[in-house]
Amino acid sequence: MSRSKMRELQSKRLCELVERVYKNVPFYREKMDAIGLKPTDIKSIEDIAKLPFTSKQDLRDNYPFGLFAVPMKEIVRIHASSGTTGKPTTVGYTRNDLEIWKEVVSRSFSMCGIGTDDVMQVAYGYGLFTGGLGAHYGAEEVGASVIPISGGNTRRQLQLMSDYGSTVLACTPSYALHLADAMPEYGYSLSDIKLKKGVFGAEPWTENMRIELEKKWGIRAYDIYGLSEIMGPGVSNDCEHHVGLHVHEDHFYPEVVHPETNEPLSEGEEGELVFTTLTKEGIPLIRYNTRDLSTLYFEKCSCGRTLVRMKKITGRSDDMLIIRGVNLFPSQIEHVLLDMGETSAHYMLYVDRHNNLDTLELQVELDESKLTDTIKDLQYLSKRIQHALNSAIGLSVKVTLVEPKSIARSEGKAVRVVDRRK
Ligand code: DLL
Repeated sequence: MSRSKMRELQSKRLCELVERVYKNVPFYREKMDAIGLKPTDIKSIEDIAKLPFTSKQDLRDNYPFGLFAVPMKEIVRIHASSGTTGKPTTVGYTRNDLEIWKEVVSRSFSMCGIGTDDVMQVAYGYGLFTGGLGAHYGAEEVGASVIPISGGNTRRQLQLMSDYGSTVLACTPSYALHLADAMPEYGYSLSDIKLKKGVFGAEPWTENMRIELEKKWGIRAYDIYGLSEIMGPGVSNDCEHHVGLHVHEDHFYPEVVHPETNEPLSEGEEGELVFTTLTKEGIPLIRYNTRDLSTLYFEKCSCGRTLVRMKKITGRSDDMLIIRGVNLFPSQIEHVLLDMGETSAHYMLYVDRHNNLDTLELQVELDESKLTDTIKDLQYLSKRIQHALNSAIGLSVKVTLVEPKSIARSEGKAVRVVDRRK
């Protein structure tokens, strides 16, 4: 679709959306009334900047169903994501929402070239989390044979992958890494499996991690992005060129705003991703700030798609650590470790405060194939990691090498930071 046609479609959908929420959701009506904004003031997608933002706090304040725009009898599914604090962020879908969700996930999987010849092992969690069921219906829609195994139970994952000949694995990148590393322990090797592709997401992962997973599994790995507030997986996905994720912008209108001022930023500038759900009925969200950091690019992709692209997400603004005044994202550590390639990619960061000074300790597992007995070698390796981190992020980090498999594995989203300063 040409840019002008897309703007036309987005404009039409935005006007309808604003009408609808003004009429049906007191929260939006009050917010718009407070700034003297009428639905008729929104005439095109350019007018979106006039609308107020929505935040996770607004969802919390209206827990559980206060932002729903339709009566409960039209809601046919409920999902939720558990945050670190308090009540789960709860969302509801109408029948039509589920149709659109299926459509966008199937588009995402098509970008990865997944189709009727594939056997897809969905190892995202099934349940309130959107990963399992979201991937499931999209995979059926493209005609893949779906194995709804859900997350966890590593032995069984590998057994079925081998027995059923799975060609696609869908799970978090951290779980994909764990599954790959666990193969020898359960008596499997790459020759037992037929995996060709991975569709990984639900947590930040670096480009280096993508390369690592492709090497370990001998597959092509793709990035799927989404959040329950907006829909679930399938808000965007990368194609075989891996030059950002194509946003399904006919349904989810993206903006990037300055993290402090909320000012909309231009193409190519990094900031917080904000989405407006142009077609959602159950719980439409206007200018929802995801806190995920990204950049938008409008140039047509070599794959031929004209959909706007968002840069691979390497962190959320609320994941950013400030250590002695230096801003640090865990993904920067991951990048350095994988660049060096001398340890495993399993790591943990511990932040402490001693005598009013922030300290950072990195625990990283030794690579099984590179185990060494000499203390001198280990000291030399940790010194080199320390040095590489120092030159990459400008912080001195205490590096502790730990034994393979000693860091807790996650079956869903990985937890890699323990901040003990609070
Ligand atoms: O994680 C939905 C999902 C499931 C996406 C399966 C992809 C695959 P939530 O639990 O609501 O929903 O968490 C959403 O996870 O705001 C990002 O911070 C992060 N996230 C999701 N996908 C990616 C990704 C699902 N591909 C939050 N890269 C989002 C980086 C991601 N971060």
